Amino acid sequence: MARIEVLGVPLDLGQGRRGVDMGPSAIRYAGLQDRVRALGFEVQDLGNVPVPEPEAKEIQDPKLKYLPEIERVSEEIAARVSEVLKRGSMPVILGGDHSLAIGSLAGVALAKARVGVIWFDAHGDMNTQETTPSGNIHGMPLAASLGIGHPGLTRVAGFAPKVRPENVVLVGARSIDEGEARLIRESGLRVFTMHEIDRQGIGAVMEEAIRIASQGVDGVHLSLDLDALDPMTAPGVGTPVRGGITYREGHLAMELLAEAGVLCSVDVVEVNPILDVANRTAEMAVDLLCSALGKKILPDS
Ligand code: B3U
Ligand code: MN
Ligand code: MN
Repeated sequence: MARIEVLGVPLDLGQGRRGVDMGPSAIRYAGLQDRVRALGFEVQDLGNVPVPEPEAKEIQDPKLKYLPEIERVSEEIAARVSEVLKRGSMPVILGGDHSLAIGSLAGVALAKARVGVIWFDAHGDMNTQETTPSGNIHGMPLAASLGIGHPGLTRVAGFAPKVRPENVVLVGARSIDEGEARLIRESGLRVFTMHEIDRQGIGAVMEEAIRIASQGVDGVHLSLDLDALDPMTAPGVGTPVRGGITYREGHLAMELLAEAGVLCSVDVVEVNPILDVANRTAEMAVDLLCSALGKKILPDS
């Protein structure tokens, strides 16, 4: 796919700290457009989806904070993302908190019959209104995409589920809530925690992850939560967790994905420039995206 369309989602209603709403801006400022163009892609920036400010809204349900607002934004993202894919371009969605993936995956599932997912995250994102310790919807998007949780989240775009567990892989997990652990086991999705990455190496883990995600599908969606990376490399995230993926592991993972040639769409989420050190995390996000899009240390020609 030679054309990339960028969609910003300045959403921070899915979690408790302001700042991730500035993520799209920080990632653009880190040189996204020029860097991706330099790889030979045509790039069009579609601007941002409109998102309400938390100060202008009230929390109605403490177990599903800002649910009506997030539902509305998700519907809009789904429509925009499916249009991009139907035009034959690859959507790259810039967040914003990870709740935006409910909408982006819905959009991918609207455009493609069967989708695989590689979900990079320190967390499980497998909570529901029953298991959540925080009420933050950014802890729920993977469950929602699998059809688990509140219908307002699972039925975005009018159908559920968006993906089958046999094509879903979670990579980099090291902070999983009790209820999530149970849902992960019950749903049957494959999880490569930091334990597996340390034991097998990121290369072997990614080969298996790519095999699972791409089996029988029309494309693989990469949902990249920057908190999957170690806070030393990506400090600008809302909920940093020690012991994460290193700079080198991150790049190798993305390079292997590019080599597999299966990617159809990408989310880059949870970049919080307010908590960052000199925009390092947004720069890392752009670096990783370039590797996922085929950037090599030593190009072929
Ligand atoms: N699992 C916790 C924390 C969390 C999830 N995603 C992030 N943090 N970034 C929750 O609130 O659901
Ligand atoms: Mn996440
Ligand atoms: Mn996370």
